[in-house]
Amino acid sequence: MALDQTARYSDLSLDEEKLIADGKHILVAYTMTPAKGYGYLSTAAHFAAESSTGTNVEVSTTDDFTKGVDALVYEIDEAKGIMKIAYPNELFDRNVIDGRAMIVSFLTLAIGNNQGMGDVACAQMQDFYVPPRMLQLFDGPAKDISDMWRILGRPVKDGGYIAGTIIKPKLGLRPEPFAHAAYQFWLGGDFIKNDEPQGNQVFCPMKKVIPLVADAMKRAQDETGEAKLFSANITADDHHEMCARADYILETFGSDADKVAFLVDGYVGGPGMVTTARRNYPGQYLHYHRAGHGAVTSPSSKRGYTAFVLAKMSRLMGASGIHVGTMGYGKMEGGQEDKIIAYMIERDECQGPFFYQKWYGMKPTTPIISGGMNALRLPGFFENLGHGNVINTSGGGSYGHIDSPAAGAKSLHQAYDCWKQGADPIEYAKEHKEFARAFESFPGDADKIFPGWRDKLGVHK
Ligand code: CAP
Ligand code: MG
Repeated sequence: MALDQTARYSDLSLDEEKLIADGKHILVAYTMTPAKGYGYLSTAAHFAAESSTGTNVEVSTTDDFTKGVDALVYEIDEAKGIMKIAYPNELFDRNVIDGRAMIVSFLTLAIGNNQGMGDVACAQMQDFYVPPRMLQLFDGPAKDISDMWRILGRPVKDGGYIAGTIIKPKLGLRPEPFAHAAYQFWLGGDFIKNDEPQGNQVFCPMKKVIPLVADAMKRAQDETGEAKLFSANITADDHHEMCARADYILETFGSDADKVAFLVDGYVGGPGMVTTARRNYPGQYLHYHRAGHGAVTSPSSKRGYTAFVLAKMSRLMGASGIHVGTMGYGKMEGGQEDKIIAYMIERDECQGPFFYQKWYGMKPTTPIISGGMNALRLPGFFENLGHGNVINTSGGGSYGHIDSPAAGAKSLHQAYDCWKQGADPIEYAKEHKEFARAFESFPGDADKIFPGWRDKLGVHK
């Protein structure tokens, strides 16, 4: 018979409002289902024990102080399978070098060993609340979208849509064609990122391709009279390797180095990798790519944490921008209600699925919209989100445009302009060639989103 830890690790008399007012706990809401034969509260209490001070038996070394830092289950809803746990701030590991907090410690406790317990069928973190004192201990972003707008010569508030792309094909371009692909997009668009697996492959060594990309940026800027942005992947297992890449890229871009963002594969690389970029290069926009996150955040998953939780953590870590999906308008999983993810990271206060979070002036994290997007899908996307202050990267949507990558880029800008004006996309297309040609470039999407478009636009082939 398992030890019943209910008495020590749960206190259902605790009031959430008071816990928030006191500010001494990080609060976490989970969905949780006990394994067959286990009670709800006793399993929740064991979960809190394993996630803080305890184990499955009592240990003789526990003293009164220990009990003061126990995590406590303070609310359960057995019918809905929801439990909430309060984690005392003191539980969390703090840096030796500067006393700051770290996401890795939050994860190790709040979503660590509890993911593999025999009496828990499944548990998933849905939301968490960070009190003001803990919030102060996270780095938060150093740069944000206003820095990108400033470089682009736009207003630093509501500077609008940033039209971006991902160099495609994902892999397999050698240095010259890679830089040429970048140049072509920049003739119409603002922002280019490395695709997440692109780095220093032998057929496209960083020291060959980066000088060519820097040159392509200069040429595109000369040609268009506009500033251009490049998000360079510095992901690597080794901290020193990341810094070597970052230093090399900044040096090579030279006078354009302020226009460089650093892309980090933050889910597979983890918080250490994100923080390496955040702390060593606070002058650069930090682009969090979340490849692999679906392994834990997929809506089909009952474990791990949600995409909302991932995005919220990324703001604490200091991501300037993170991919948040396309809210049902692109190719990746997700739905319209995912706009809450964007709101939580871009606003100074926001209601999450369970908790109201105030950020007390922490810089925002830009929602980066990506995955199967193109000009035809964007107006609906903006309508659902309610604004266009985002970075969007459309890889296929740009390089798949039948005229050119520059036309693809222009069609993206036009899609934003169309939505902003409140224009009817078909009417707008009659006046805007690149947008109109997006219909012919992506006829499958056009048929679905704008039935009858061929007749209305007079396209019959
Ligand atoms: C998009 C993309 C991005 C995904 C990541 C890709 O390319 O470059 O990595 O958007 O997903 O490799 O699929 P396309 P998410 O524009 O050609 O689709 O943004 O959801 O994290
Ligand atoms: Mg990609």
